[in-house]
Amino acid sequence: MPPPATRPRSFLTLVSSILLFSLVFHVRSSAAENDNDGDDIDKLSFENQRLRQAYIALQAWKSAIFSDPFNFTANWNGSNVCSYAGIFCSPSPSDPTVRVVAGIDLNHADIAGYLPPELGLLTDLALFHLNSNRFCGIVPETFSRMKLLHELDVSNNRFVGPFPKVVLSLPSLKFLDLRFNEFEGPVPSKLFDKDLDAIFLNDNRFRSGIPVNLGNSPVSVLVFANNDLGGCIPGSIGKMGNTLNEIILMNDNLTGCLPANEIGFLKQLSV
Ligand SMILES: *[C@@H]1O[C@H](CO)[C@@H](O)[C@H](O)[C@H]1NC(C)=O
Ligand SMILES: *[C@@H]1O[C@H](CO)[C@@H](O)[C@H](O)[C@H]1NC(C)=O
Ligand SMILES: CC(=O)N[C@H]1CO[C@H](CO)[C@@H](O)[C@@H]1O
Repeated sequence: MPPPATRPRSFLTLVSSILLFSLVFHVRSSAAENDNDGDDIDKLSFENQRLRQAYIALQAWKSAIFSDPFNFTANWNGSNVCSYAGIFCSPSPSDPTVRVVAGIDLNHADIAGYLPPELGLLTDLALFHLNSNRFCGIVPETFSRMKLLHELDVSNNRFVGPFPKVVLSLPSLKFLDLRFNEFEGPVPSKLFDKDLDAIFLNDNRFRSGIPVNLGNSPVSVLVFANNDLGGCIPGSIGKMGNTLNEIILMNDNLTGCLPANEIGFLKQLSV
């Protein structure tokens, strides 16, 4: 039995714990009301933990959208994220008994907003298609967690800033479409060391020339048009003969220094 002297202190501790608990509870519930139209995540039940994470990501995204003229996100509430417009679930490749968010297709939705860092919680995503919207800002660093991401299409939006280097850390990426945005500055040479099938960079404000290791890239399609790259076409392009089907370089302010004998090696090329 504790000595009587300690009793008032325990009582005080108890009272302050209750106060603290109610304060925390109050703050949490009002945060939930503001963030997601009254759905309190603790009251929802989820098919599995990964869909719960997806719910957190998609509610954060919904809060980062300020215009959605076709009401794509109007049904983005409740725990059944697989029923949300534009969201596609499929069995996880690592555990087929678990359904996960594998695709997002919001092409031509004309949505205005930005991409919040919480999207990095969508670690099962294989396809992310956002073409023809009004998303602005940058592609968050947290996209590095999408180890299965195969196709990234953010074309025809209002993304800004330097080349989104986070894409260089995506091990499964094959298709990269950044065209018609406002990305600027140099194109990183590491892009051409990645095992990609298609790269679309046209209609941005990329500068500082085409990296000399261009020819390392195994892509079949490469579009640089309508940037202001300047400089020369690197001689390494001659190495791309067996893989490259199409390269488009028009309007890039490239000086007339095409290595004619190298281009001769590009058997299947249409320029
Ligand atoms: C979207 O929802 C708003 C409000 O409910 C409605 O006024 C509008 O007509 C809807 N737009 C479309 C394209 O369905
Ligand atoms: C092309 O590049 C040169 C410098 O290399 C620059 O002075 C010029 O403004 C560029 N032209 C266009 C149309 O951007
Ligand atoms: C709170 C809220 O917005 N609930 C809506 C969730 O979406 C369904 C349609 O899927 C609507 O009927 C609810 O009103």
